Amino acid sequence: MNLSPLQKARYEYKPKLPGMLRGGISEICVKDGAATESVADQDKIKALFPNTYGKNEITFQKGANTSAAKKQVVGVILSGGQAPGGHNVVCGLYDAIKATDKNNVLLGFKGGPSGLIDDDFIEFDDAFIDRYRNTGGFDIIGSGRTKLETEDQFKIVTEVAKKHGLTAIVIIGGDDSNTNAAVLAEYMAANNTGVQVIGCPKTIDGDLKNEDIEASFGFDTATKTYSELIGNIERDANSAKKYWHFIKVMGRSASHVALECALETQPNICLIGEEVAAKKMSLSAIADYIADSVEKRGNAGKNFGVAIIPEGIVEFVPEFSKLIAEINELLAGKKTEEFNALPDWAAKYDYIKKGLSAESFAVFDILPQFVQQQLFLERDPHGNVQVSLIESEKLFSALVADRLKARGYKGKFSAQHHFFGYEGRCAFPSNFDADYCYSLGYNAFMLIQYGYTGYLSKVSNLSKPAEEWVAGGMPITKMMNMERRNGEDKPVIRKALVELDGKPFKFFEAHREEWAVETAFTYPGAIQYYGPSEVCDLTTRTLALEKG
Ligand code: FBP
Repeated sequence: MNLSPLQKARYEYKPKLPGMLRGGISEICVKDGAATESVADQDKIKALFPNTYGKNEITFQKGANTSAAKKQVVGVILSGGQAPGGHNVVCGLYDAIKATDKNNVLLGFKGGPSGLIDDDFIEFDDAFIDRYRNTGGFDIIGSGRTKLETEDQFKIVTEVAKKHGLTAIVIIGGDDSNTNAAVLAEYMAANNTGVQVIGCPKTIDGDLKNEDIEASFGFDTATKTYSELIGNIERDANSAKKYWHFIKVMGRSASHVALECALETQPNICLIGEEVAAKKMSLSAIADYIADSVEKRGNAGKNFGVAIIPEGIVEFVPEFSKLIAEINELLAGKKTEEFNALPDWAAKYDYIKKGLSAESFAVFDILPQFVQQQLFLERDPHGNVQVSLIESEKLFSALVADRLKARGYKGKFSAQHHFFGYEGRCAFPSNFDADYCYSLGYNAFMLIQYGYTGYLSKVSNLSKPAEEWVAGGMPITKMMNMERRNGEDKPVIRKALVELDGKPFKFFEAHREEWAVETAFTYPGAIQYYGPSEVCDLTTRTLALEKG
């Protein structure tokens, strides 16, 4: 393997554990907390999870380790999109397992949840693990998006677990994967398999959080990476003074990533999907909002600017969601073939006009032609429009250009487009994510050792130095409610959207009018791994505002 100097240096970095996990496994004991309830639909969730519902929250503290001695064989999987720090969760887990007893075993199942079904695994040893310490990516064992949710799959997992003598499975994933972890834990308990299941909160989207889970891992590094790039673009815009940059940032649904980047870089515009939905903003209203900033700045001689667009924005625009639903209906089943057989775009346009309601067609008609065509080209395996593939950064710049023309604006408006997503998901984890992830993995093993199942590894008090972090666990069912999924009521972890009355949004709201007109850019620069703690260990503005 060719190693960069930074990679070599990062191998040597010693992640910081919460104070109560320092000093050796034999000095960690449990402090019981209160019994828990799910966030909503308590009776239904309780009935679905009779063996794992309502258990106590726990924290670890210093004291004699009272767990029963037992050989542990643990399986681990990485699930869903990559997030910086995933390797450190595995490293923390491995170190705690081996520090407890060097005969304990950690197996990594490859390619995500499907690795458990296909029994595709490796056994970790020191040499292997050491090559991944404090590095980005999920390449240690790979990841995947197969869902572990059916009884048949659980039976296979039980067989695989039996074959290897697994005592526990750790699932590192987002809200869906941890929902599945809770269901698997219940299955394992109901069938007396003796296999415990523990989850770890991952996703750069930042939407797996609540009053207990302060942050999902990866959000810190990914947003710092995007903010560095956005800051660089702001500086370029402010130097050349000739372009408006439209920058889409990842976040499949919630706008936490966009908001955090805006807090870090103070752009002229940042759209927040949750606000667009709450105010029922139309595409034209959003275009007008951006055009106002372009015009005001242009009139003051500033023909440049930066607008951040969250990836999930269009699904929050009510009229756009309705249009998507009608298109899905229009092309359902055999009708796709009929549509594709039409000779040219003019014939297709006619077909669309006849098939959509007048209201939805009016929305369709203001879209630039490349977006109109995108809506009919890209379909997911269920035949639905793939909204995440819509180039919304280009959509909004085109709508703004139309608006300005309609207003008779005589100034210059020239746009550049960017999409920042994959650039941040495998970055070297920041010190915060390196420490947080290592702690989550280490802590996950403490939960296993003390016999817990259906729990999420929880490390909190994260806006304070690592020494003051609090390690423990909480039943995953505490985060669940019932939601309609594919025509059925299902128990799921509630996704955390941006709260419009939360402090991060309020701060943004209080400043954005000024930022829209002035050039108030801030340039966060690259992630720093070495240097003063106030530069290197700092976490997100979102967390600081939420906890401050
Ligand atoms: P997870 O929720 O699985 O962590 O993934 C989130 C994400 O990074 C989104 O921001 C993005 O929309 C999506 O994954 C992209 O997925 P893919 O890697 O399958 O293209």
